[in-house]
Amino acid sequence: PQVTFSDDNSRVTAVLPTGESLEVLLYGATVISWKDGAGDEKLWLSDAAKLDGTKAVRGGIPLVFPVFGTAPDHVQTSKLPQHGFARTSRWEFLGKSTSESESAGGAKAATSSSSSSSSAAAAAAAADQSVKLDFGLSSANLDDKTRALWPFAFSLIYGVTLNRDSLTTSLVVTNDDDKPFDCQVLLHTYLRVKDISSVSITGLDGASYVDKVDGAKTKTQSSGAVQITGETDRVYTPAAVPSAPVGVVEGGRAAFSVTRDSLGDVVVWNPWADKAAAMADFAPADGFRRMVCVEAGSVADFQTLEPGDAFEGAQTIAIGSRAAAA
Ligand code: TA6
Repeated sequence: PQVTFSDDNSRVTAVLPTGESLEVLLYGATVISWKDGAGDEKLWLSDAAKLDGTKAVRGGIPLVFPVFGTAPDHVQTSKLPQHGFARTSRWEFLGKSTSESESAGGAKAATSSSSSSSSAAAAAAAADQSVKLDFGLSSANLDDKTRALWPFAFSLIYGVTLNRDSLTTSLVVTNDDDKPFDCQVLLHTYLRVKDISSVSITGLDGASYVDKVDGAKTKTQSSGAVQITGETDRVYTPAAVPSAPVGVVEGGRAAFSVTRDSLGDVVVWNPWADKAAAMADFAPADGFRRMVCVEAGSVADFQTLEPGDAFEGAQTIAIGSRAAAA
């Protein structure tokens, strides 16, 4: 695949030989575009999204760390901005790795740094099936103000893997400090749909959830698919482990299937008309009809990382449907 850099070094683009593509801003390591082989965009991005690093991106896949929302009662993170600082920090591009197609003598990772090498050339010739881009953020990268708000030594590695029919994003959090810290992690994915009125979300039957548009009451999802008919902001904690896929069905056909590794919660959000109109960077005003956020995360509680400990959480968004995780 070609991995190209923007001329102002603000974003990284990858394209597979079969046309699938990915675009990632170094600001927040925010995936802002994921297209299938036909060039159809799978993520929703506001027409008014700031892409110049002045504000978290409205759309794509913003990264939420170390706190989901705001946590006024949680001493360590109570001073942080909503959804933490990962999505508004400048990340480093650490490099890419590709995997060859089966036909080229079995899948083996031909790792190369950002400069091309003979193995990468061989991999490219083998019509790669996937490319993985790695991004890093550590406490050393943070500006002093942010570091003062959350004074812990940490490092994050964010891997974004573009496959022919899916996108996988995984976050590894490491505690580099000599004291423990608590954190939450969430992948704030804005999925693109044609019309929210023909969308239903499957795989949440029976799950308990916190309904943030109804006094943060804890409820249980009835059986059957979830319809979005107004402002929706729910933190689901499905019981099934390993996590059953969460499906986004549109007009009776599976549009997406989201599976999770070590991320026990799924946030479903749609701002609907009034909240969309109240967000200056949400455009067009009726854009809420063409998006639904299905957000894999570990946000129901805080998890404590001991010094030297690492946590990895990942999502795979498959186009169409996927059999339940084995
Ligand atoms: O993921 C849902 C949510 O927590 C909503 O409550 C809403 O605040 C949304 O995130 C967007 O947050 P943002 O800070 O990006 O405007």
